[in-house]
Amino acid sequence: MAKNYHPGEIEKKWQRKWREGKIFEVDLDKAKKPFFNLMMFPYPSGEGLHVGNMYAFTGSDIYGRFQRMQGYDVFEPIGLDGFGIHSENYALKLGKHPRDVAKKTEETFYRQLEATGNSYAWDNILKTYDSDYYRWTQWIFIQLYKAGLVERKKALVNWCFSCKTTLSDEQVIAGYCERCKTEVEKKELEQWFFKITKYADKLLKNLEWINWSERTKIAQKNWIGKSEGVLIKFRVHIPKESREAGNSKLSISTFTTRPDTIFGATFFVLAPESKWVGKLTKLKYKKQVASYVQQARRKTEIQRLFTEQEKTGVFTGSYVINPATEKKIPVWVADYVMMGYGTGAVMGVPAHDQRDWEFAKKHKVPIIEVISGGDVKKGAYDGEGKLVNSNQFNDLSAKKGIIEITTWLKKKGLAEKQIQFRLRDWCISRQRYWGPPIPMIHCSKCGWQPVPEQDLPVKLPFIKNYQPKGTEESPLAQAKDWLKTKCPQCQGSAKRETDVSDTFLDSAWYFFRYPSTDFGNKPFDKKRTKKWLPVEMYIGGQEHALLHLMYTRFLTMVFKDLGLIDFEEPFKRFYAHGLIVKDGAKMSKSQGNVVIPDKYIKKFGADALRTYLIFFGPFNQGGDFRDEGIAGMYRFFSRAWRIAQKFEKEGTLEEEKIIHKTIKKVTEDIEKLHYNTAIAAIMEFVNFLYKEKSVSHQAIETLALLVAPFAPHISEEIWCEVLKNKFSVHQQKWPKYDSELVKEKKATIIIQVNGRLRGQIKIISGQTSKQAKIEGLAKKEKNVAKYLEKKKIKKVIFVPGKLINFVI
Ligand code: ANZ
Ligand code: ZN
Repeated sequence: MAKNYHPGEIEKKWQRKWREGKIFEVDLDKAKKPFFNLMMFPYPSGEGLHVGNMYAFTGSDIYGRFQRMQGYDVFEPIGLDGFGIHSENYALKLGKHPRDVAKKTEETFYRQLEATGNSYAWDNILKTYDSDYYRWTQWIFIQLYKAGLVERKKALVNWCFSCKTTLSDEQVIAGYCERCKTEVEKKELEQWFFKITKYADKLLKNLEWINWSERTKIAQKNWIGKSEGVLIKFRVHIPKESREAGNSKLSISTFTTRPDTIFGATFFVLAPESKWVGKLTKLKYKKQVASYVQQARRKTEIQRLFTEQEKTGVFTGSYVINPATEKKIPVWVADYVMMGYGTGAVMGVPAHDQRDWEFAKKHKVPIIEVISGGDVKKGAYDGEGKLVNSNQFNDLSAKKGIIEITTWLKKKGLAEKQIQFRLRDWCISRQRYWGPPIPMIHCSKCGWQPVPEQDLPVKLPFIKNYQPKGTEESPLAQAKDWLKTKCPQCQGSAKRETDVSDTFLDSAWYFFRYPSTDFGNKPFDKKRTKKWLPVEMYIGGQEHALLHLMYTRFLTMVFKDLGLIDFEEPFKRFYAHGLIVKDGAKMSKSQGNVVIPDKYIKKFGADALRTYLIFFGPFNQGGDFRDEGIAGMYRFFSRAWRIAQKFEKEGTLEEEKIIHKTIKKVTEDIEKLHYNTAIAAIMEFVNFLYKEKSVSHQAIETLALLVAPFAPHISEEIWCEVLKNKFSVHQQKWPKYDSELVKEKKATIIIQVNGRLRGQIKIISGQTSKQAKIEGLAKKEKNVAKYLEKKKIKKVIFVPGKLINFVI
């Protein structure tokens, strides 16, 4: 019986049995205790998964398996986010068509996943480039369009020259393309936008109650960037000689959070892109201004926002009137003012805003202190203080000043309160090939029309030369037959939209589809959705905690408003896992430090690899990958395997105590996703059993159950083949611990032989009246054993909680 541990043999066998037995499929309609355990949508490349990906999947799977053993009907679906720039760029690199690459990717992906031994609901797999899926992505676009949440507008958008497409704000990381790391430029283009800004307030408010980590919530909050301030009008100064009737009322609004400082506004700044630049620049200054604007265009937003940057700028030759002081102040153009925020115009208060201060110093603009407490010669002062140089408002606190000055200006019709968000509308169109065509039709008579729902999907036509052109035209424009269509309104000839939608849209709703993959006539079934959503536990990378989560939240809110669902937050819990590091760097293809799991699985088994990865540290921290570590984990399982073979019926009380202690520790740690310490407790348990001469059936059974979420194969083998229990260990109830047994409190029991004190043992309270157990333990006491050796015990006198006396 004492076979050696051969993971290669047992893992394949059980994977097959699990699949055939469909033990990880739940009854989506009848499940009593639904638990949607979701792993963030993977977008694997053809090179396959690396151990960093596997780490994330395993961590999510452990949680799902644990909840299943807690008695929940756990639904753990998996799928493939295969559309998008990422996959297309990979196909370009290989010189192959994305369609062919996708096939290969899919194969590798599912083969690797199966080998990992995760408990997926294989009946519900999906892929985003399947027209059965993207048909509904298009349908969602149309629902939003009909609800007035889609807009086609000309806007300054992020343009990546390398990817030859627009990017959403979220895909620009510190000024660089998230995918290819090229510096992103701004381009004015006509694009499709989702009006996510309409939901800015709700996206922010709900953060108050959703059960996510503070870190994620703060990231979301900053991204939404709510700012309460005032819009103040500054009248344009028109020199007497050129005053005509009508033009004396021209005024520019500016957004400020500090109206209390208005008496210190000594200049006015326009963003280079502001339409006011052209209007206000005097002939004499045109050349300088034009060249400055040109330069600014070449800078990225991040360069412009960089605080250390020199505060450059040019004078326009014009002035505006400060509505508080009634004095004229110069209008400048400077690139530290952004067009995308507020009104793209700022009142410069050098005494109290650092950027304005630096600007004023450099360009010799007066600096007037209006809040006391700082030293404006040294720099801007943004602390608390009293108003000075502010006429009737002097001596007010800054806080009071904000209120009073706003009211004063409001009365004059020069101010209104304004709430400003940093969040921009979501640019949804991409001038690329590999994505769902945006389901819109352009008719020269009727304008833009949505594709009628019954005509969905608008299938992505096959185009051999799918490479992006680098012009503003998408590759789909080449598909001449596909392009031509009828206008749904007037039936005249019309043209299809040639842009495809952003991958982030594909992945913003996939979890709605999972429980409803068997419905061909709707994106998701109302009843099913009600049963399974919101998702109970969502595990994914912190890098998606911003963009992806924001989009999913937005769509969920829209679905609710459209009456499709009755909740507005998609994920009850979101947990960000850590990252696997190799040689000091995050494991990623671009770093070239990728470790492929396959050979380790072959050599040491998936169980050892899974457990090794998860043993690094708390699941939200990740760890450093090393070969030796897996070998060590393999040895641990070999030892566990050998111990499992030597079980007998009875166990000692000490063993029982350790069993219950281990159950308690492992249970509590898994709940907190502290997998590493749970494994450490199991290891301690195994080491204890290893030292014992014999171990009990219960000990091995417990071991199999506790190990099951981490190492599903060996636990199944022990459960079924060694212990001869019924298939499957993964359908068992999680063991419960006896809270009395784990208590440390001890009572002393005196041991006598023929009435004489021969020893004593400590028993945890609650067990002190269990005669059989105490008798067994007492006999094993060294000194007692000596007296009992080779003697026949005639009688045992037991006084619960007090003593045991052997009469020989
Ligand atoms: C005058 C002032 C005085 C300001 C002062 C600040 C301090 P948040 O909090 O991020 O909303 N601002 C407004 N629009 C801008 C733009 N398009 N580009 C660059 N800066 C802009 O910041 C609001 C403040 O940022 C506004 O308040 C304005 O400067 C500046 F002691 O107005 B403040
Ligand atoms: Zn028409």
